[in-house]
Amino acid sequence: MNQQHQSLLLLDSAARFPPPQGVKFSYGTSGFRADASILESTVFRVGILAALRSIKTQAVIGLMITASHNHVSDNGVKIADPGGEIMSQEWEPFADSLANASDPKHLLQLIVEFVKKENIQFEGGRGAEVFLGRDTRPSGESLLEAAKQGISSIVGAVAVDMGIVTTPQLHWMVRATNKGAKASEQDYFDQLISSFRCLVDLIPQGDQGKNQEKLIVDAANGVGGTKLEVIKKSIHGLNFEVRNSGKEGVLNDGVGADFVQKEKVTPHGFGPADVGIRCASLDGDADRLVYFTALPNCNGKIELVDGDKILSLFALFIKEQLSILDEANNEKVNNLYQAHLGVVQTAYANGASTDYLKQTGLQVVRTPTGVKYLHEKAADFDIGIYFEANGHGTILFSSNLLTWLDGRVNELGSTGKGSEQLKASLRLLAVSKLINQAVGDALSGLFLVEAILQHMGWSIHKWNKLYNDLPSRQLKVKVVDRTAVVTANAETEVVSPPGIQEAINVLTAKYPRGRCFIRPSGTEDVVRVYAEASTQEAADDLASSVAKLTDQFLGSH
Ligand code: 16G
Ligand code: MG
Repeated sequence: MNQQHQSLLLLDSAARFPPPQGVKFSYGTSGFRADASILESTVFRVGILAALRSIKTQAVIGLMITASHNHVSDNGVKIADPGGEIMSQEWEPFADSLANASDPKHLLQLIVEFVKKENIQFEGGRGAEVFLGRDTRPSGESLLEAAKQGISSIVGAVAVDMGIVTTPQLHWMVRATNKGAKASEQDYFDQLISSFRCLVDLIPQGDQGKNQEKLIVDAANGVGGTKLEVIKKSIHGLNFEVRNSGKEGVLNDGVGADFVQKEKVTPHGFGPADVGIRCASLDGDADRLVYFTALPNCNGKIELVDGDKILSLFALFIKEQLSILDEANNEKVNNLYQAHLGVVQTAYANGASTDYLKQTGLQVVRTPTGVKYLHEKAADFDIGIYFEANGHGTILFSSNLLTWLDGRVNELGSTGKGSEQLKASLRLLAVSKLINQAVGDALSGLFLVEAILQHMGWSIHKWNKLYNDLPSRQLKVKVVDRTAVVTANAETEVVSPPGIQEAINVLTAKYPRGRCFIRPSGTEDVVRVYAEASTQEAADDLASSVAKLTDQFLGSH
């Protein structure tokens, strides 16, 4: 390629996307996010980054335009790596410096230096290919155009517009394409519907058809609603209704998983007639899922069934299948495979959930907040289940285990023996196809929850009784510089400023079952406080005294 031609192309296109004055962008826990009106130059530059990443990895890369559960006037952009996972943290500093480059010349210089440092080879290999997706935000259209311009300012790079999709759908498409599998939206729906069907068909005789009460899904007036309507046309064995599908109300306004989980009240569009019914909520780009049920005579108060409980339900079901296979292992010594099952949580996981999981004999590990950390840890297991309390999570299967399961199915299927083991293997394989292997996915999570509830013959109430959540409280504190808070041990301990952790410990020790931590937010300019204790009053008290303490240590000017 002609280097001069490439440089001129970059300079020329960058001149059409000047960055806003006086704004500093940062590729946070989930990409760049800001008011949509100031994002064009950032999205354009992320387009360039995506094309470079595609050349570097010699694979298709995803670029998603969304601000998830944020206000409709916000937007954002993030990158999906070749396996469909969140972009490698190694490239985050480059993303930051690209977004903040003051003018086209500076931008070009950064690119030239980075290409050299990363040894990105423009010649010889395949050209860049980037899949683009966006949520339903009106600003998505012009931002998509900016992304396309960014991509096409790298010579030979191709952008493929996947249209309006959920974030997990785009990640899934990237992953499937790079694996050489079918990767259209219809393929995504087909895989979801057929693996759900498979799980329902494998429900033990007699239990089939139980728990067929209607499910109501609050789709946050976002992209998930439209997709669910499509699935509804072809799926059998599930009776559900979609509300807040986006035809009328405003995106994320008093609706959706984030609202329901934080406010613990029913979203708009739900009323007294829905009391006691099993309900689910997605967020605006459908990568978070929580369940709830409205309490009688409580003015919209709900019983929340959060990500921790979804994780517990999944863990229970998978453990059950693994123990069926283990029995077979005991009989057939030559076919041993000890599948290593582990669960991954953050410090926000309710203490009662962690206790429950440990009591059932599961290995529980903790990581800092943010999908990138949980995902990475979960990949260490044969089956790694990760969830944040806020409803973001999935189940990862190792390729070793999947190969072994395929082998079991072939062997057991041909001998016709061991039908329970055969069913358990088929169930696990179906779960691995149903649940998104790239990233947490509210749609696939929802169908897995529904299949398991049917399998167990459980109502949402029975499910919610797995354990009782400890009362908790979250607060945020505005401080001068939140980066002054440095944590360790998966954010459960503050190492700097010195002295604050000791003070938190003293306060926490006053409350039975007290637990408390502070951490700098990755998405907002605040320090977050989380407290839990045996009563709501105690949790509230602990949270507010630690908030006060944080304010004393870090100032609030
Ligand atoms: C982002 C993260 C989410 C995390 C949240 C914490 C991804 C895709 N999303 O939304 O996992 O729970 O940030 O926000 O990683 P905070 O740092 O402001 O508390
Ligand atoms: Mg989201």
